Amino acid sequence: MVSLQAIWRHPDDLYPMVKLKLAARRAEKQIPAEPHWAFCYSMLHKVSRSFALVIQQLDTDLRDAVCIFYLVLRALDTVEDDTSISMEVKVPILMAFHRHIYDREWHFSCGTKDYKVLMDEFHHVSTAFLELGSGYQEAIEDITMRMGAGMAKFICKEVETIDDYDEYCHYVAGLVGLGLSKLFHASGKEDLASDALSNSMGLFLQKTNIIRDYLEDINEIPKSRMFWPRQIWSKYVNKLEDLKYEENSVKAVQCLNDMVTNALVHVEDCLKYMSALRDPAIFRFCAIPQIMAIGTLALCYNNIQVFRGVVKMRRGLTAKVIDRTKTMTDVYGAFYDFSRMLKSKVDDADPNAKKTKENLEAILKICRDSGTLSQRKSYIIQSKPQYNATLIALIFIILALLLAYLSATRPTNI
Ligand code: IN0
Repeated sequence: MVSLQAIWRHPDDLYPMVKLKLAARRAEKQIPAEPHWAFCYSMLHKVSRSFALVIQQLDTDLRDAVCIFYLVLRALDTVEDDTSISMEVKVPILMAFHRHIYDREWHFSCGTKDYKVLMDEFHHVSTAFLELGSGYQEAIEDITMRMGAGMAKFICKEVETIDDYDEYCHYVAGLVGLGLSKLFHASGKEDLASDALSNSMGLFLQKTNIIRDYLEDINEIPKSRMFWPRQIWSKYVNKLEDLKYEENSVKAVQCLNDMVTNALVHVEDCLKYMSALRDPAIFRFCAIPQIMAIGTLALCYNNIQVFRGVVKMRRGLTAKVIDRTKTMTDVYGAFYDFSRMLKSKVDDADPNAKKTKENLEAILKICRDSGTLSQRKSYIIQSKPQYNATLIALIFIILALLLAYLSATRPTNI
């Protein structure tokens, strides 16, 4: 639930939030009639709320392929993450997953909650997969095979060096970038992007998730695997979990800043990848998660809260990003503003301050050289909200209309 206090502090979040809520309602009502597609799209909405909306905006063929790709990857992830499965059982499943997707009879029960349903009823995903065009099927099969093998390799291997970290992120996210580039190309809407740029798109997202999720992952019971590379954290503490203890706060933040500096290296490639996209829906699909990632890094940088609780972009800002990201001008504008925000947080006493500033300067230069910054709508760095009677009245009218609409259109059953 979004608090009234949050709306009071950021009144201009309200309109995009209402718009997003209505779009989500509309999308949930547009679930296809055939049972296997109905299962896939309702599962997509359950496992990824806002991202499902962005997928839904793609053209039909590509949308179906991306939906299935997403679910196959979530299923593979569910097998990888389930600590109750022994290695002897897990490894062969991961290695053969690319064949299981062709088999309507195959299923393997694991995971919890929505993921358990996804695994138990995986035949719906296979059935839908078999209806995709062969170009889409081949891309999904190839990436599933390579990802499964990569995950199997890392089941019994710790992330020690920065090279290990990049390799692991390549398997679980970089390959997603390669797969998506193949799907975009197969749709006939885009040229085939290079593997290196596609890989960076995934690495930037995944490294941001790994940084943001430190506390959630370290506190997981049963103990989950950690992906912060020893080569980085061992400069600051003896054990990775020591970062969460108050007495190590200074070291923890320095380590966090080191991780953020490492992630920033991928931004240049990401901007290059996005600037080559031509289809507006594909562009939005790629750009929204990237802006969310740089926004999350800006929030996390130098922020001890990463080791104390959840650090996430507020819902209103997410809604604004989804509403306002349309062109490369918006992307350069957002990357510029978030990088400036990040730069303003760099403390010269931080051991990586010089490197962090260099990485940020390189990003700021690319954004400036685009020549589009003067056209940007700066929704990130804002002055204090200005209230007047009209605005307050408007907020209450919108809220009343929204409540009336939501209660009139509340679904009766599923
Ligand atoms: C994704 C990526 C994703 C989208 C667009 C282009 C990409 C290019 C290369 C690699 C990945 C790309 O985006 C999603 C975003 C997402 O799921 N967001 C969550 C929010 C959150 O906080 O987790 C949501 O619920 O809205 C993403 O994170 N991943 C992903 C997975 C499959 C596909 Cl097809 C696309 C996961 C990951 C591991 C980063 C690749």
